[in-house]
Amino acid sequence: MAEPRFIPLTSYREYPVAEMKQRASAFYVDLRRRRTVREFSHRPVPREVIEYCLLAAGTAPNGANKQPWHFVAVSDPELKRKIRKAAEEEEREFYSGRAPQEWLDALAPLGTDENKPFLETAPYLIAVFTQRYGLLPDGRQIKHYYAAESVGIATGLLITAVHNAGLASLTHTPSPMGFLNTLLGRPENERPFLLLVVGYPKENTRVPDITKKPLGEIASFL
Ligand code: IYR
Repeated sequence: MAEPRFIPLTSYREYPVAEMKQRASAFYVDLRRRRTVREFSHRPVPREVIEYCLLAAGTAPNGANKQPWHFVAVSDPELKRKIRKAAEEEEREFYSGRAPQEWLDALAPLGTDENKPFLETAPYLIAVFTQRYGLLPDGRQIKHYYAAESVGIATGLLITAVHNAGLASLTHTPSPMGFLNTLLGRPENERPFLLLVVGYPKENTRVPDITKKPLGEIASFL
């Protein structure tokens, strides 16, 4: 069993309370500008920006530091075309039968349908995979803990990093997503979590007129 190894915490920064309040409120004000968009521009995005956003996602707290994720950043047009084709096939079934009416009713305010042109328009599709277990070079399996929670947290950081960089994103979950393993050559221990579509929003794009719940509804202080 590995012995714990500790080093001094040198990266932590405390702020005076007034500055803490200012930072907390400024961060919220900036984050609430984020909107999921469904129409993207063709404009290219520097790969370096995507790399830093992925590094930011990789800082996420996670179970036993196993870091049970893998990100595939797809910019190749041919691969994007194949992803779109496969996703639209699943979505067609979803919208024309597989989805219960209640689900379709819940989606109605968002105006979504089976057509996913953004999967080809956007410069980057980031496929997020959950590693259900790890694989050592000799093929042995290592257990991953709280893999779903860990990947959810990492994806939240990724979305925040993309927003912070001045790009827009769309969390896309074609269901089922097994085709991503085949198209992207990912191994059997990895399960697609979601597809994050990343790029500049199309000029003059519009977003649904929806609101977030107020604090009193999403939180209680006891
Ligand atoms: N995967 C489908 C349906 C969909 C489901 C939810 I929940 C959304 O918030 C949005 C869409 C699609 O991408 O259209």
